[in-house]
Amino acid sequence: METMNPKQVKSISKFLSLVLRHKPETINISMDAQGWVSTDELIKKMNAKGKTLNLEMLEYIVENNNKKRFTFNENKSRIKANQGHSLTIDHGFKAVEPPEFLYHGTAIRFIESIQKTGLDKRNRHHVHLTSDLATAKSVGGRYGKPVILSIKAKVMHAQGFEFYCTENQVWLTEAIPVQFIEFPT
Ligand code: HQG
Repeated sequence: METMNPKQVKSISKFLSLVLRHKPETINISMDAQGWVSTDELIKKMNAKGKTLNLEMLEYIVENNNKKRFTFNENKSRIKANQGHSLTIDHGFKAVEPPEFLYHGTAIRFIESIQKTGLDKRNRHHVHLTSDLATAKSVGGRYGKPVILSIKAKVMHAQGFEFYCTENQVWLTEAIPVQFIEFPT
């Protein structure tokens, strides 16, 4: 296969995110409780919707997607999204101890509200955090002028809050009360 161009990868990745995180019914595909769908069925049904896709292309997307959004099972007979679902999915995430600080990138215009109520999960299943400042900055920049909040993750954990780390190194937790958030001055 020729390498796919970045535009094509982005467009198919976006559609795959829609199908695998939010609306499998878009292509009428069945999904199990853990969020897996059949790879063959996915390819067939994507093509039926006019989205040209074969196994090689799918392998390329899983491998090269900039945020490692998708995972195959061992023999590649099934595929799922790693996180970000709005569907209720049994992730089987294991709670782990976080580093002392984790970061959350947001936009300056949200700060006033966050200072009142803390961080909440909005339309997702968790608040998303990262250990990497550059990632936090680019995540925040999607919504406006970015600002990075430092989260006292270890202190939260010591007080009984659970943290999960996905295969692609996204840290997740239910909500972050304001006392655990350090706002930049
Ligand atoms: C903000 C992308 C006001 C929150 C990224 C964020 C990430 C509040 C926005 C992943 C608030 C929600 C997740 C409050 C939270 N008042 N605003 N009380 N609490 N917010 O996109 O964390 O491309 O749902 O700060 O890489 O930005 O999907 O969450 O700005 O990992 O693979 O509400 O999405 O990955 O925005 O991003 P989002 P997020 P994917």
